Amino acid sequence: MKITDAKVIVTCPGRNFVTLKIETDEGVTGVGDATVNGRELAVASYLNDHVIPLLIGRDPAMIEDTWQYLYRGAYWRRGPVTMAAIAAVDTALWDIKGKIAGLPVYQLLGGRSREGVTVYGHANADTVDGVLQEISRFVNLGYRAVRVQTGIPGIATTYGVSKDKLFYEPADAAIPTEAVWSTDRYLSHVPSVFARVREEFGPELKLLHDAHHRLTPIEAARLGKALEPYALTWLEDPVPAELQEGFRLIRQHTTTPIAVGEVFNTIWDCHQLISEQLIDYIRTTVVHAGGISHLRRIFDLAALYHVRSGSHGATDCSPVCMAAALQVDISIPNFGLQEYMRHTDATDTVFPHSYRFEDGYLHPSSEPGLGVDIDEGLAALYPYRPAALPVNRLEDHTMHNW
Ligand code: KDG
Ligand code: MG
Repeated sequence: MKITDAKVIVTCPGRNFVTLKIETDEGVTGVGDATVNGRELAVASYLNDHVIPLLIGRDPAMIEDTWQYLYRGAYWRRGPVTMAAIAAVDTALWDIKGKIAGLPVYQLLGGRSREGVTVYGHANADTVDGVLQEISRFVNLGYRAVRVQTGIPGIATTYGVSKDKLFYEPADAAIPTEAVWSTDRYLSHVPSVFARVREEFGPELKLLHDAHHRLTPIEAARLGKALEPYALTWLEDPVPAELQEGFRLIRQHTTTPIAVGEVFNTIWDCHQLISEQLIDYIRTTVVHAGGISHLRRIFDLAALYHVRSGSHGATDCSPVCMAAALQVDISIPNFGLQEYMRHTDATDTVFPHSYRFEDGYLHPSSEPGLGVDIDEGLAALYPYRPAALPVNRLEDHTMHNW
């Protein structure tokens, strides 16, 4: 069996997605997500110019060898663009392997380890009263875990508070919009939000919060300590993680569990965080961390150190990524939680899929392969629209992390 063709499909049914479709001489096709929010065309070019010519004629069954060929063979390793391209190839090849075997991919990964994949939704609002209402909405929909983000008094806009509520699309302009940030205002507000939430919803609901890389380690330690009475499931991305040992300081001061990893591309971005047990959840996902093969490698390392998975599942991870992530989530022994930010109806129709939400769980497709596809005719109706993520400045206009 041979790969005969591969094409990159860029479509914008509400937001931009990059999808790779691999074709074989036996007519079996596979899909992989290659979306990097705000940098979509860079991945499309990497795939078209540098990867697809190398795939033609290869045996689609050789998933590991193809991964190694694209990773080692490029010489310039790692980085979001390269790794998203490799991820798309890897995901599509697992899809093909599953279809040929007549099995959902999770069966090839060892079979089910649980009934369903526990997911968390995003309750967010400008005000605390507003967010309490939003949490009720998620609880009524059956969610067992909810991420809570609110506006910060004195700051005009902040990360995680969206107009559309069930969907969140921060990439809102061709030239990045500029937000203003104050860590002091944030730190003095957030603990009071979680005090109200616990008062209202009691101890059972799993609560999460995303600091979105905005703190220093000692600030994160202070926040983690202040949140301890409210027993969060995790505090996400407290600091940027280029400096993995920075997490040691957070760890020395607080028992609030720490999650990180949505912007990581390889196991090398997190090997110290994992092996020194500086985190509790690793949030890498299929599209940004080298596909199913590499994600599984990261999660296997994490399993040795009591670190559980918590895969990123924002709206910019396409339904192809979600379909693949669920195949991994259902099969690994150290699954923690899966993020589930819903897609718009337009996105769901461009990417027909058979995973489904029920009672707080997502259930992976049990069709052969990944159980997801792209409707190319519909995709063509939604041309690419330039959209960049915002940038962030402190109140004195110093550039900060968004
Ligand atoms: O593209 C950026 C988003 O995926 C990111 O801001 C979402 O932090 C995020 C999350 O936890 O979903
Ligand atoms: Mg996040």
